[in-house]
Amino acid sequence: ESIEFRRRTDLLFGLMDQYLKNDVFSIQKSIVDHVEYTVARSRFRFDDFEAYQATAHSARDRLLESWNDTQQFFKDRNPKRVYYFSMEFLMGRSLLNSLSNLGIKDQYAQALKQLGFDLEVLAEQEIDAALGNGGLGRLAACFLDSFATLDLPAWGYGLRYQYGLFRQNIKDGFQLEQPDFWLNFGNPWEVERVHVSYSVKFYGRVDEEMRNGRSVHKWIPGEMVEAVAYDNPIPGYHTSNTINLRLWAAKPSGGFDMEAFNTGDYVNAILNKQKAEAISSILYPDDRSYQGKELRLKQQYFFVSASLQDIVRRYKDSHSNFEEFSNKVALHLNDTHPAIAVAELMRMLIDEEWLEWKEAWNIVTRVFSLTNHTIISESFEKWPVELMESLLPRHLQIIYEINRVFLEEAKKKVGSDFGRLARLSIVEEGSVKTIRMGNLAIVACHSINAVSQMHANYIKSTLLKDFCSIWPHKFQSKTNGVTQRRWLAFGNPALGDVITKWLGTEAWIKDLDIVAGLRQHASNPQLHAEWNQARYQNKMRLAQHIYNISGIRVSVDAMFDAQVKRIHEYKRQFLNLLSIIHRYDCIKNMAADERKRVVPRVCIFGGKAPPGYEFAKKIVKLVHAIGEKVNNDPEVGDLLKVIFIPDYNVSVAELIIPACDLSQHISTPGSEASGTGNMKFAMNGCLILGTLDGSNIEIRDEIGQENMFTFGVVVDDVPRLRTEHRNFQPPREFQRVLGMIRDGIFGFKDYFNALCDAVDGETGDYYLLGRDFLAYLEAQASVDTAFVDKEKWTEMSILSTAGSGKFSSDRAIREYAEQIWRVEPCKRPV
Ligand code: NBY
Repeated sequence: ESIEFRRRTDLLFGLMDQYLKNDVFSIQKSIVDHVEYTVARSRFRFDDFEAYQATAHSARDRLLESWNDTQQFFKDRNPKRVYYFSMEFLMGRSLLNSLSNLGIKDQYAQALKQLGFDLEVLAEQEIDAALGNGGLGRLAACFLDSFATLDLPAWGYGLRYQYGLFRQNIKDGFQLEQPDFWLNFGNPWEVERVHVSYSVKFYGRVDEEMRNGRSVHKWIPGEMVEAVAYDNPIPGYHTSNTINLRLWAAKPSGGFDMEAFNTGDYVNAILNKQKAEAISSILYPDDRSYQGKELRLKQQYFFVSASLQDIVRRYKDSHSNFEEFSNKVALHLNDTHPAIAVAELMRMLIDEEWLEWKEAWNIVTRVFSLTNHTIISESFEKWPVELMESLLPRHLQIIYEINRVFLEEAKKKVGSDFGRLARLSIVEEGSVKTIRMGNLAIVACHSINAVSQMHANYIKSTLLKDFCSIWPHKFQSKTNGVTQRRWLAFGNPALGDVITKWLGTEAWIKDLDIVAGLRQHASNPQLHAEWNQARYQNKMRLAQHIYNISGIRVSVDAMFDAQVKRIHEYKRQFLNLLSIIHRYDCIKNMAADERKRVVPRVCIFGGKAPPGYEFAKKIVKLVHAIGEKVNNDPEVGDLLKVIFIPDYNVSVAELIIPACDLSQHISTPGSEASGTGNMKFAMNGCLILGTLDGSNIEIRDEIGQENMFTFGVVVDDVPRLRTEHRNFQPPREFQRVLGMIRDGIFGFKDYFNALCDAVDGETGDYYLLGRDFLAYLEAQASVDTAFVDKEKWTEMSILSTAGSGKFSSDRAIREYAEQIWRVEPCKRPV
């Protein structure tokens, strides 16, 4: 070491004020400094938004300290790491979550209070990071929180979309989609890493040549785009670990096709380059049917290629060959969207690292694992061979070779059952020849997991049957979970405090199984009083929000009954609406004294319809149409209100979930892979009305049949009932409510016919609404009966929370870590 080096090091140590301090005064100073030097406002004059920005930057400083030290610690320890590849991360807001996880929320609240600001109010200034559609994206976000909290050496990799999921505006009851310009005011939670960037190639051709007696492939790209890293620190709860979510943004590449600049068309050459940014510009809205858009495949390859280059580079920092790769790296695919990673890693190992095919395949099949989130086969992506050949010519060759080797092996197992081989094949020979990304992923992954027990059983006998018969050992089940930190401890502090008080510990925030301890107090009147007091506060907050958005006053004594989730036929929002119409009809036909016995309800809907999905859009309109009629009917008054809460997102969910008495999860059995909203509601003491689908079944097993309302057909009967629909006469009550819609009782005559036709027309009620209608009404009646008995209801509510321990994402991630990835915690010492 030179003297020069030592002098500099001494200087730097002297300059380092150790770590940032977290006393109230230091926090105030850091916020005010950020007002002046980051936001560039006067410290004597700044508004709520500017105060939010300064506070966020002050929190970010603390995150970065922890992030840097954690990454350095991982580097020194060099443990096996897991990388979670996902096209979606539905993060929501960060401020309160970060401060709470870092354990400095109270200090910030106090610091701001003295400056004349309210932390909770500032937190509302933050725009949600909505880089996901729904369950799949939110699961990835919950998993990051658990990774960090469990001290796992894990990173998330994804895309930094400039436009997240569209905003839902409602005009005259119709959904209008608006772009989500979420980055317009800057994003204090990310760090742009201009030096962490990789070139990603597209198009072009593949040259083959002989080198040292071996044929080598050279991909000459036709287009090159730069991927620039944006790091998003993810702090764990009460640990000094902070992990990373690395998102890639597309930028024009500097070095490539410089000749274009000599053709004279300088301006157009620049403009063409600018188009590169389109790759990471927009999140595709999910409509569950595969669309085959070239830009989507480009997005997938772009983020996968950059991530793998990053991961291989990091590995090579401490290794000179690939022998240890599968002991140091686990790569997880969040659904098949990033499945092109299989071919990309093969290409890198063979064409760039000079490994033999066998060696490379050996590595690939040890590192990859996959989660499947669906039941419907139409949502499995398939890319036309022609498109793949043009965009990723070398990958197509590799996929063909993977398929050839695989089919040879499969033949040994299934003989010459050509039908079966054709179903197993990665290449589908049809009128359009396609590459089945699901099959590619299954062939390469050592583990494929479902997201609930029922989902696992179901896909093993349907979607994945052929694969399951040759590789039963590959298939697992990992029931989903959600983070109790965001969804209970921070999102519902009133109830959280009651739970902590009665358990005598906060430990449940890190170990949710502990909430089972509430069972022994479930009938204690003192707990009942505190429980209801907390829930009442939350209902008041939601009632205020409803008033603000709609001008409608709802009674907090009424049952708050919610169905909030993406709008889709299989989730059966229509079934809920039909029962609301039935309820309305019954109330209208009652005598005045009978009405006194009706249990008042506020029926709350929220959710986005995919922009191109007519059925779902009509559902949005129908909720509004029914609301318009019912909410203004003086005969009905407070007995029934129908509310649509627009622009459902993570933050809106945080407001609704703690405030509801009942939540509906009523998909046709065999269609919801798991569901995670059900877990969030149950954790918050909301009772579940649900079908025997997805994780509802496990929730029932945990909290007890007697504390949940279940109804309807069972999954094993569904296929038979579907074929028998012609012999089925839907009940009179069902016909009647459909008739009311068709007759235009709610206006917009004819507009809703398509909805009615889907359940009583020639198509045959695929989602079995008519079949389930009476059972559903009966279940609704028992909900009403239970709600009247306040004591009973409160006890059920407490038991719902008490039974939700299993549904923590910490449990899920521990299972993944032990049984799939084989990674261990790597905890940075304080
Ligand atoms: O994943 C959901 C399942 O429907 C739900 O049952 C499960 O609980 C959750 C987490 O495992 N799936 C889901 O949210 N899927 C998507 O959001 C999605 C997004 C994009 C596309 C397809 C599906 N896409 O093809 O673009």
